[in-house]
Amino acid sequence: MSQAIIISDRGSGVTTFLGLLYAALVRWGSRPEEGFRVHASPGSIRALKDIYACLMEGHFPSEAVEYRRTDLSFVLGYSSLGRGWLSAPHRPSELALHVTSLESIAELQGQGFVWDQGLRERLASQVVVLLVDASRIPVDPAALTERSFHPWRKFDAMAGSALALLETYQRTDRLRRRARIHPIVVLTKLDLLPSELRVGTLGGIVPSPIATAARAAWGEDLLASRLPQTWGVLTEGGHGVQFERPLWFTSWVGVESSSEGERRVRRRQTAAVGGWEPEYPYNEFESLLAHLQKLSDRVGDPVASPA
Ligand SMILES: Nc1nc2c(ncn2[C@@H]2O[C@H](COP(=O)(O)OP(=O)(O)OP(=O)(O)O)[C@@H](O)[C@H]2O)c(=O)[nH]1
Ligand SMILES: [Mg+2]
Repeated sequence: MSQAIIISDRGSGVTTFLGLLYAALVRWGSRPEEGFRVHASPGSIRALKDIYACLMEGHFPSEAVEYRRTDLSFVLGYSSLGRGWLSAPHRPSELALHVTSLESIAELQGQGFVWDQGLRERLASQVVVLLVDASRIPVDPAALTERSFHPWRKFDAMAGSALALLETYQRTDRLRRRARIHPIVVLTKLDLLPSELRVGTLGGIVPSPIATAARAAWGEDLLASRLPQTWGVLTEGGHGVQFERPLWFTSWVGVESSSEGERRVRRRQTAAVGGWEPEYPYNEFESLLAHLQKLSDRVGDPVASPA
């Protein structure tokens, strides 16, 4: 089974993102033509359901749900009964997604050997999903050196370290030396992206073509100008394990104020699965899932170097 990690900084919206991912998986799973589904331990499924239930009640999950980020893992793969199994041209692949805090990965920097089996599994990931909080992105790159952007610079340093560690870990593994790492960036809280940065298709929260060249260019400009350490690791040439060009997806929830002035997550009716769901960009999550499905087939063999 291939491994993937979802890494995020504190408060950057990962819990909300996971609740939305669960909502998307429910809708995705209702499609008759697909056999690619989520499986998880009862504990992880319960946590995902609790987060989702919280959003459905109109609250952000941080207010009600407790879980240790490092405990959450789930698997995307073909169910043996699904048609995907039968129609797959080769053996069905699975992708285990582990939710991990940025600190726990970045802290491993400089350690000779990683004793924690769970962390070793995470470091073997050829797919890395980095969450970037859109509300924190500095509008003016020239202001990056200012004191107020210290947390942002720290985030950049930690993200760069985490990616570098993945690269080192795979390079020193004989089986993975020729592998490639597939970075995915998810911009969370897109509704809070500063208006000055709302250009092209990425900044618009209306449905937009996914993974267009304009989106990739916007993202690369953002990384190069505002997350220089992360960008440096992603683009470093040399003889190490190479990173693919990052793919960009976005996440947000509709927010409204109740009559008492309380912030609430908006819900909408959905014809696709019947009933209600939180207001969020399903098309983004659908594309993300389709991409993960594709990657689960491509990174199945650790020595493969996918085109
Ligand atoms: N407007 C808006 N606010 C969001 C969104 N996602 C998260 N937030 C806000 O950010 C806060 C933190 O979100 P969480 O999803 O709990 O973030 P987290 O990364 O899990 O946070 P920790 O577990 O505390 O590190 C929420 O309580 C909301 O106030 C979003 O899509 N839009
Ligand atoms: Mg959380």
